[in-house]
Amino acid sequence: MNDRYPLLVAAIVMALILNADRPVPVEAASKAVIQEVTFETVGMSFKGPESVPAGLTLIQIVNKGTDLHHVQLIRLTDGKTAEDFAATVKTAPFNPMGPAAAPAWVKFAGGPNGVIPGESSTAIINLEPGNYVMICFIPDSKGVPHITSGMVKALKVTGTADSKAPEPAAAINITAMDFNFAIDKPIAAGTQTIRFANAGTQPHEVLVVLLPPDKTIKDFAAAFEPGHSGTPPGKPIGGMTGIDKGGHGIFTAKFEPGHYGLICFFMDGTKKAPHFALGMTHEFTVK
Ligand SMILES: [Cu+2]
Repeated sequence: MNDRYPLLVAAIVMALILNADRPVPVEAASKAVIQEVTFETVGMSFKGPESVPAGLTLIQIVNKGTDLHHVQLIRLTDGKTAEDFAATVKTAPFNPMGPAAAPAWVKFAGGPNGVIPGESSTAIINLEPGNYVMICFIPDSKGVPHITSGMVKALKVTGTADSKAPEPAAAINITAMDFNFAIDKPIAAGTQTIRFANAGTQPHEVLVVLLPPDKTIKDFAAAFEPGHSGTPPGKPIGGMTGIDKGGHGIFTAKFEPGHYGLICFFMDGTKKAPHFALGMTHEFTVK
């Protein structure tokens, strides 16, 4: 267990108390349960369950590897399966951070964003039932995304989701647009529960990075360009991986005082430029 849970439980209790004033149907209130599921990264693979029930789910990634990793959940529509997905990426590799476009049946459903070896990050998503794959798109030191090295796992989400299930209250809102981030209030030191919503027209992610005093989030991004080597200047502390337009999710992150950056690495297929190069970065200070 880590120290995020007491706050999360408090947030859930608070959400129930706040909702108690409103005419919430009894069955909706009684379903305000967040299941938890943990995936460990071991080498270039995810270790964890093959299936989870639909609904509000706290997804944790525990990075036991030696490289930066995240969980990008992808929901497969049109009856596509993980096998179809594997066959497609074999013949036509796509990468939201690269120039090749994703097929229309690929839906970006979020997940806990990048975290360094030995640490963990979490995201709460209301999982719809269906076939999913979980993927790591982060590139290795040679610029090869981990998915190409086999970092993909099939996941079945069973049952039905309650789209009106009360979600934990978030103190801070981060909104993604084409192409910038908006934060509705200053972020204070400590563990924060943040709601991330995509108000743009493309899939967007938010990666939260603790920056060295003399570096910018663009210096961090530059370290992932092909041909660069060495450790990127900055410590990713989670966030939310790509979510399609109109979607949202909640993540928690532990902020110590310092200078931080937000960044989206997704690619604009028309402009052939990553979102961060089109303005999708944001820096702020935590006191
Ligand atoms: Cu973006």
